[in-house]
Amino acid sequence: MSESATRTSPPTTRTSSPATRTHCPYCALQCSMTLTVEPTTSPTTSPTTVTGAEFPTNRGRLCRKGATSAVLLGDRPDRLTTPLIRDGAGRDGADRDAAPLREATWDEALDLVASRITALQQRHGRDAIGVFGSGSLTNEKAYTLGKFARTALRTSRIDYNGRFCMASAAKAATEVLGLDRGLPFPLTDLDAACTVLLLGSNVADTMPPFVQHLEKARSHGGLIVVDPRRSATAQLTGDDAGHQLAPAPGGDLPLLLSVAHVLLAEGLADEDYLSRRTTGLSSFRRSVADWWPERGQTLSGISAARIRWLARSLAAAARASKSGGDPVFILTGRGVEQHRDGTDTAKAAISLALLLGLPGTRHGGYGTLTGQGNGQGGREMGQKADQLPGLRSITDPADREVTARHWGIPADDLPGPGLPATQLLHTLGTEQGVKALLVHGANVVVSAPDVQRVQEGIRALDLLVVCDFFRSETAEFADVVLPVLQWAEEDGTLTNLEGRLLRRTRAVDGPEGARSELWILAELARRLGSAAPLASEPAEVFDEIRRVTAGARADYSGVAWDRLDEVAAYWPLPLDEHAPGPQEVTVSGEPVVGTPRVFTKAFGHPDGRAHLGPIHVRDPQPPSAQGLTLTTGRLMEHYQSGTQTRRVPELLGVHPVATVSVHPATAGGLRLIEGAHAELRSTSGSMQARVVFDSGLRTDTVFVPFHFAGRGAANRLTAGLLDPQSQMPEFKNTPVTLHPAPSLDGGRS
Ligand SMILES: Nc1nc2c(c(=O)[nH]1)N[C@H]1C(S)=C(S)[C@@H](COP(=O)(O)OP(=O)(O)OC[C@H]3O[C@@H](n4cnc5c(=O)[nH]c(N)nc54)[C@H](O)[C@@H]3O)O[C@H]1N2
Ligand SMILES: Nc1nc2c(c(=O)[nH]1)N[C@H]1C(S)=C(S)[C@@H](COP(=O)(O)OP(=O)(O)OC[C@H]3O[C@@H](n4cnc5c(=O)[nH]c(N)nc54)[C@H](O)[C@@H]3O)O[C@H]1N2
Ligand code: SF4
Ligand SMILES: [Mo]
Repeated sequence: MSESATRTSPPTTRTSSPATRTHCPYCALQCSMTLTVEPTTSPTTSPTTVTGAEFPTNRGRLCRKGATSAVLLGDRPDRLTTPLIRDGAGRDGADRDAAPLREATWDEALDLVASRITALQQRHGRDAIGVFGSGSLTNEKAYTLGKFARTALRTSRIDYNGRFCMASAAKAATEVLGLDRGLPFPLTDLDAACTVLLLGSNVADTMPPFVQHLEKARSHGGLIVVDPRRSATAQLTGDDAGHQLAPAPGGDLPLLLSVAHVLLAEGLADEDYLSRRTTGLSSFRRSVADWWPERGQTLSGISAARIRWLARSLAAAARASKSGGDPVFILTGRGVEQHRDGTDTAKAAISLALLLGLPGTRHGGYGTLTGQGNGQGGREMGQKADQLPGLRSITDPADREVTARHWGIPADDLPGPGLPATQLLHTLGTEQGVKALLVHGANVVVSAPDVQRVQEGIRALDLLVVCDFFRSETAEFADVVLPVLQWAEEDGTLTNLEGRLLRRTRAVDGPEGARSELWILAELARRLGSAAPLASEPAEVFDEIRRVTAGARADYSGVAWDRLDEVAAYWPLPLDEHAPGPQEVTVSGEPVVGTPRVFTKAFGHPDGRAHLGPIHVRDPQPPSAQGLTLTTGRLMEHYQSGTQTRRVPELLGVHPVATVSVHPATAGGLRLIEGAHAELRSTSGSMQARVVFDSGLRTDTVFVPFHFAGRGAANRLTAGLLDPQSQMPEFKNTPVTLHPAPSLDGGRS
């Protein structure tokens, strides 16, 4: 559960100002916090205290990760503070393991990177260079990275870790609703809800302060959690607070199609809403016609009776809402999205919300819970293979024209679409793949699917450049490591899970020697002789983002940098609507500008309607046919690939090594003992983990967190199967076998 924490870090940072309001370095809830640099007699070091601050998403609370985040600031011994170079870098086939990384000056490192890029492009063409970005980057960095790739490198090969995270939900929302804004309404709208259907989301661990917004639904017995595991969130349904449905991994699509079937077959859909606000109902209706609940039961593992119950309960709640009752929301998380059919599953969830007549009304809606700190802004700033800033399309001639004009280059000079993240990583060093990769804000040798293949590809590269503030497992493979400033050491804007822009304010000095990523990109662009110079001050870049995105779908033009602390600014933010703003005030008393609720008048398609369409299960497989299924996910104490949180003793202490959760009945049959070690094997590889018994898990499913490296990396098992619509990898449905293992090397590193 969340805590209203006040923590003090060891004395590692120097003071910039005594108390600064800023936002957390980690997830998309972007909790507000106050950082206070304690008075000290030391001229160079000073401890920093973190206190939760009042903000609509977190209401003063922080989770344990946020509360301990300042521990990682400043000049720690494990902090990267000088560029590192591996001698021999750039020689074809150079053996990375032979030479250690050595310290270098900034000039030496940047000159080396620029000259190697130039040589590789001369030899292999512009697309020989790849760029891998991140939803952790601020809007300014994400925008600049995309501009750098397209104008300085002139490569098409850029994509980012949001492809592992938000691509399916983004694709589904774009196709059905006409716009990808994760929550198309403020999070506080959930406060009034009597019913919330959470599909594959474990907010109690992944965004603990979020659970405050579920309190009313729980008090009405209306929290419904769909998860194969009795997760911390599923446990919140106990004591008559709601219900859990535990489908087999991959069973969500049949489940949702069957629920839709019942709504339509029993006349429970809101026909009036559907005729006013949607198109395509008849084709959707035909595609669910044969998804009677008994068929859904076979493929989802949820009984037909339970499927009918879910459909009828949702319909009753939606009907009650329209007669003056409380709203009903359907939310999706990675549990249903990180599958080979994740886009269709997200589409099915949206379609369900439309059948109930919810989106764009006061009666509720649909949203996806964006994960990374800037997972929302990161996916609209132009670091995705097929996108330009503002959610513009790299294949649309008008979008290319307007972007190129702002960048002062001919539109024909802009490259076309590149390769989505998994293909980019799984073709490294091959004939079709890039020869050099620049990584900004991801730890791909831990977090990408089938990491053995990624490591092989990285070894085959001519050049790997990693920007990070710690020596991540990926940095260990690099030829050049560039130390960057992090989070509270620099200014920047982010867009949280509600599409709300906010400013992370610099609170402390970074270590001597680390540089801002904006400066690094500007310096490299200059060395590469780029036709489009890059700005290196965050406020200057933000102004450019406002100009470039004006008139785009994700329009940021209507709010100025220095107003972001005074107003609640939700995109789209067109300039002309900026001045007076809607006469609205948020719960925390801030005036609202922009568009807090995007679909109130119309959906994002030109005809203003939501587009329903047929949804089919491509590869129907009953759960039992697969044997044991691995699903992966998160623990409260660790963040992502663990580069940051595995360095925080308080967090590592709680969960030091990789674990595999197994139902005791399953464990018994496999001779697995709690606390002992197990080896998991799949067609991609094997890993080791400590066995944890979990009687809340399905007996055909095991769960492994992906926060650990080495032999404890869950992605040694995942295969890199892609959703054909979004190119998102399947992280949550891998057939595995489990075996007792003699010893544990659970990836503590
Ligand atoms: N502590 C912590 N918080 C985080 C992060 C972190 O690394 N650590 N990362 C942030 C990021 S980037 C993201 S994307 C979010 C993710 O936030 P969530 O989506 O909440 O996280 P996950 O743990 O990946 O998955 C959620 C749930 O899906 C369930 N699940 C697994 N397979 C299936 C399935 O087939 N069907 C269904 N219905 N459920 C399934 C899992 O058991 C799990 O409880 O969290 C953000 N917050
Ligand atoms: N098996 C499995 N795998 C998964 C998932 C899963 O559920 N299961 N989830 C997927 C999801 S949703 C996500 S989002 C990815 C996340 O996984 P990654 O893409 O690896 O993300 P992080 O672990 O957050 O890596 C961030 C790295 O960037 C650094 N960093 C942070 N901020 C900055 C910055 O501003 N600049 C630079 N240069 N570096 C920075 C950190 O120190 C860290 O080393 O993992 C995916 N992988
Ligand atoms: S919930 Fe997310 S934003 Fe809030 S403190 Fe925790 S990690 Fe930070
Ligand atoms: Mo994510």
